[in-house]
Amino acid sequence: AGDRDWWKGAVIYQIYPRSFQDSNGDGIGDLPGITRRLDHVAGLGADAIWISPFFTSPMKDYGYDVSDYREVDPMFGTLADFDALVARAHELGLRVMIDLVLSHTSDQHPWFLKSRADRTNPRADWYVWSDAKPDGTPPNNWLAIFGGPAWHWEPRRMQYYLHNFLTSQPDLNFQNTDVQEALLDVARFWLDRGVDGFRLDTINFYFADKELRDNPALLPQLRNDSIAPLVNPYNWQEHVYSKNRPENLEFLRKIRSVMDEYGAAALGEVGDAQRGLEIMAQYTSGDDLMQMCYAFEFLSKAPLTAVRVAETFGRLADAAPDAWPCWAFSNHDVVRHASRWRLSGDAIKTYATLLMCLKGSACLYQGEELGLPEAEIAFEDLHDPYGKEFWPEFKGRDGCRTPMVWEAEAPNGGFSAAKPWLPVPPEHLARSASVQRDDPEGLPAHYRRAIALRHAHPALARGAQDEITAEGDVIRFIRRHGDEEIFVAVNLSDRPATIAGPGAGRQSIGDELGAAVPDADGAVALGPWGCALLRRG
Ligand code: TEU
Ligand code: CA
Repeated sequence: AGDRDWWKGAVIYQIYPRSFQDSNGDGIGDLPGITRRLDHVAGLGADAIWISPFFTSPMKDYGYDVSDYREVDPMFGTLADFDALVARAHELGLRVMIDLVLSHTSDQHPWFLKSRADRTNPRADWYVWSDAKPDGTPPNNWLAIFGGPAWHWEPRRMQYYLHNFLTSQPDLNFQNTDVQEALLDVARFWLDRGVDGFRLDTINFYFADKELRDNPALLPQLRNDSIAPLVNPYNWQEHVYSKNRPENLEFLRKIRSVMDEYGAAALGEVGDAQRGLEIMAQYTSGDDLMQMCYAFEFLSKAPLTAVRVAETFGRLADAAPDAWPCWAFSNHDVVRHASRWRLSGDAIKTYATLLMCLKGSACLYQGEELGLPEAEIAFEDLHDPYGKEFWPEFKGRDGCRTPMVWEAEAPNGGFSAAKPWLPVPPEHLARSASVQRDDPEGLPAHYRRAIALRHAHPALARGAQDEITAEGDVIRFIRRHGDEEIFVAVNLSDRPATIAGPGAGRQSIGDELGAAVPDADGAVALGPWGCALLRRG
């Protein structure tokens, strides 16, 4: 595969800039801090970093509310700091992906300040405006994810505007092609600065139904496994009109052609608790849309069982055999998987092995390689507006956003000399990077070996995947690329299991990961959380 396909099977390390490394003693992580710590990421063997938003922002949603797409927020540094970061990353062989939040802006963005002023200004049609119903209520039943109706009254225009997230995150009007062009120019601006790709926030929210029809209710089908809290009425509707519009495809094609101009990669985030997997398959099928889409399936509350893995890939294959997902177990929006799935040491390692063997690209979230558990945040320390809205049923997203722990002995784990914006949980310190760095049995070493194995075998990184089956708690499948064929079996439980082997003539390639070898009859005995990786060719 050519260089242009670097993203296929890539391991992408997600950095939440506010919490990675503070360099100027204000208790908030920043770009120079990231640059300083890139060795850690390169040391794991990651192919790329994805940096969550660092653009100018009032920080109502911690950067996912952008007021200037072409500037670094002073809190995080300068454009020169960004250039230095890119240069250092490239020196270390790391590609750089940045997080473009195009679906909405901050209400402080000059476009919105203009747009809201009256109904005739040049930006009047840049956001989704609507008159009230005759009784003064919003135009339809759409809800905002972060609470309340998706419509906010603007007295200057005597109209409502659409916001799928906070009231301070108005949705742009993608029906307007000037808006589309302005956003494509933003992408070009960063590509010209040397970025290698984008994580594109909420790509399925770009378009809203032109007729603003009501969303249907969904109460009968509610699933408790959704990553979205059921206390939030947003999850009681099916969002067929407020998002997932067929018109999205038209804009995704335009993004893709910009990507192709530069040889860059797009990782689209599809946030949809019900149909996410199918939409993701649609958006990554063929080669004129997204190269890959960010999948929510493995961010579930319920532990990831063999049956769920098999079902997920079954659905994916049914939806589009050529779909290319990007999996993650943890990110800046959900409870860290060590806590969410209540995993002990061996189990975390086994899931890491599985992630590196499954078809798709993979994101690792900062701190997952250290096995960090979710932090408990007191209401008084809470920053996340989503958490504040639905407390105490939903504790918000700050528990996975606490600072990285670098050195156990240093103040605040080496993150900052000053009081960090979120507390460093004392129980994280024993898992600091420096403590685990030289431990060959440690979790970072395991991640390093699993990533190296994936890189050494094209079948694991970018091969086809067949015969995926759940056999009790064991998930088994075959990966193939060219002449190489690898049989993978992973025991997702603490009970030993024996499975029939894949036949003779295979060699174990998983010794460094503690993988089992078949006996003379070809049967494989897997210990608790054990795995087998057997190669032919
Ligand atoms: O998240 C999109 C999204 O779908 C979220 O609502 C997600 O379901 C929720 O946070 C899970 O708890 C993206 C970003 O990842 C998130 O941080 C932003 O707040 C959001 O977009 C708005 O830009
Ligand atoms: Ca700082």
